[in-house]
Amino acid sequence: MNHLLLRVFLNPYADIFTDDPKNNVSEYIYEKLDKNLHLQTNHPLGILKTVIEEYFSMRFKHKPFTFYDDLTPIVSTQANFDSVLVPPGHVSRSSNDTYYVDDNTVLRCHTSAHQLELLKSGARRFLVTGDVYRRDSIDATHFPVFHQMEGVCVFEPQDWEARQLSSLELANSELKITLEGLVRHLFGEIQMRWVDAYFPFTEPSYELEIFFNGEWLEVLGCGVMQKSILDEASLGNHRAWAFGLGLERLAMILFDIPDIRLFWSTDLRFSKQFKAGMFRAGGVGMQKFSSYSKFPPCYKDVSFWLAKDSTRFTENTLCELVRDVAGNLIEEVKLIDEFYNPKLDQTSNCFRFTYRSMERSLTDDEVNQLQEQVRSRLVDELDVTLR
Ligand code: FA5
Ligand code: MG
Repeated sequence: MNHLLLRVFLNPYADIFTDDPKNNVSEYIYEKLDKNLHLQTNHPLGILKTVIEEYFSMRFKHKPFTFYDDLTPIVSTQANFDSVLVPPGHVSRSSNDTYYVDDNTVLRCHTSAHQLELLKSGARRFLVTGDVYRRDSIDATHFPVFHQMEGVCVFEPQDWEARQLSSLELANSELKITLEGLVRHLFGEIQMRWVDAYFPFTEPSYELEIFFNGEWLEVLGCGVMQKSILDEASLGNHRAWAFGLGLERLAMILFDIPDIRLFWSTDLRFSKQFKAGMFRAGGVGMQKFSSYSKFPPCYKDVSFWLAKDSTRFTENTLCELVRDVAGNLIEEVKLIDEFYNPKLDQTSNCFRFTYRSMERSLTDDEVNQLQEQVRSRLVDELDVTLR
């Protein structure tokens, strides 16, 4: 049996390898399905998950939250989109943004996919942690597989009546207090800001940003749950808040981890720096990650004309292709030039690829080979003409 077949055979998710024309799950993504980094107790994501669960246990001692961390990432389009009111035709439903197994099945693109089923099953206060999958750009804070933690808290009429608030006021203020408390528990004093946002499943909606490494990093989205979702769960006279946070982003800030690819590293120089129980409230006196020497980057540019009559090329598809060829050796993909030539009626793009390993120096030969593969697959699969 060859290696691919053996790996497919051993992976409990083997049945997502279908020949359905809609299937766009690459082998690189497929191999991430059984990794469950958030369940590894000595992994930074596992450590952070535990710390957040402990915060919720403390804060909601008398009305405890239930924690879910092993719900399958393979969900119906109904759960991933319809159940949270994502309208038909919304961009997030496109194969450009989402990994499809077949027409009715996707790799969840957010843990919100579980909100409605859990509410229907009777859960009222819960956290869901899991791996989520998105076709996206490539840089230090974006990865096609990452981990989210979803929080939902349902209130009953007596909760807001007792406090002489409207249901909306109660949900809104409880949401912000809970999340600001979480951020202070994790980081102590840190610069954060609320930004108005839009999600189909909440109103009002916000994003929380934290100042890190000289820029504002978006770490979570949240809001007051749309009434129609509660109606659907037979909770019409209730109110709820919900949030979804990115565990990698928070872990990067907490431990000072410079690149999101490191979470997938099996290098001991990375993994031995993390131990369950290492967290210190507010980060005070906590050991941060000490980067082992950074290896040199290697830059490669490619310029091409987009085909006039083809829609195959998109930036996400290019990133997906590069990821498939170079795996974790690609650090960033960036559009550095774009122009339209009216005479030819054609558009040219120039992308810069940054190749760098987190573990070792790359040889020229190795990078040239990767780049050659990318160039030829670009032509074969995305209908472009190299310049
Ligand atoms: C959502 O996924 C919503 N489901 C969040 C939500 C839940 C809103 C409940 C309201 C109520 P968004 O796409 O913004 O929202 O992602 C949430 C977080 O995931 C982001 O703030 C960010 O921390 C993280 N994230 C998003 N894309 C990536 C990526 N490619 N790599 C790493 N982290 C990411
Ligand atoms: Mg967002």
